[in-house]
Amino acid sequence: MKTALVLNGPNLNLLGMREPAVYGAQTLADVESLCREACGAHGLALDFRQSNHEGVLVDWIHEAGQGHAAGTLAGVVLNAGAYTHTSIALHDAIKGTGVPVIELHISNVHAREAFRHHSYISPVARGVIVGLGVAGYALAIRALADL
Ligand code: CA2
Repeated sequence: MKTALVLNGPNLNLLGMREPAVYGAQTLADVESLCREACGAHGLALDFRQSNHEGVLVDWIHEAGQGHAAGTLAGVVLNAGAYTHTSIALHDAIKGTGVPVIELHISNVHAREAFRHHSYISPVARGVIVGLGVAGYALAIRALADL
């Protein structure tokens, strides 16, 4: 059985505790549960992580590249949070490893501030899901299963 790696970036540990109008009321633990259910439905194992640190996310993408090359990892669902809009390091890590990444945003970043309209992840992502709430995680896992 292959694994889906779901990576969450900075401040996503606050999900459900603040800004429910933007991000909804579900917590990150709730998101992990829905991801586990989606993985179960698609014959994948789940590895679910969150970090507030850019370099940790880069290390995890490198680890994912090794897993993908070894045939044990289907790919990565990445909600890079605000690093989406700033991180050339994450762009380079995804490009350098070649691991399939589905970029995911809970909110519709294109309907928000202009600084959220640019993504360093999108050009190196296999696909992008934005604005569908936390349900987007399940869709992203399905996309990984179909790759
Ligand atoms: O919509 C998304 O999923 C984002 O990736 C969330 C990031 C934001 O910087 C991106 O532009 C879009 C922010 C995650 C912070 O989440 C919070 C949740 C509750 C309270 C405060 C922050």
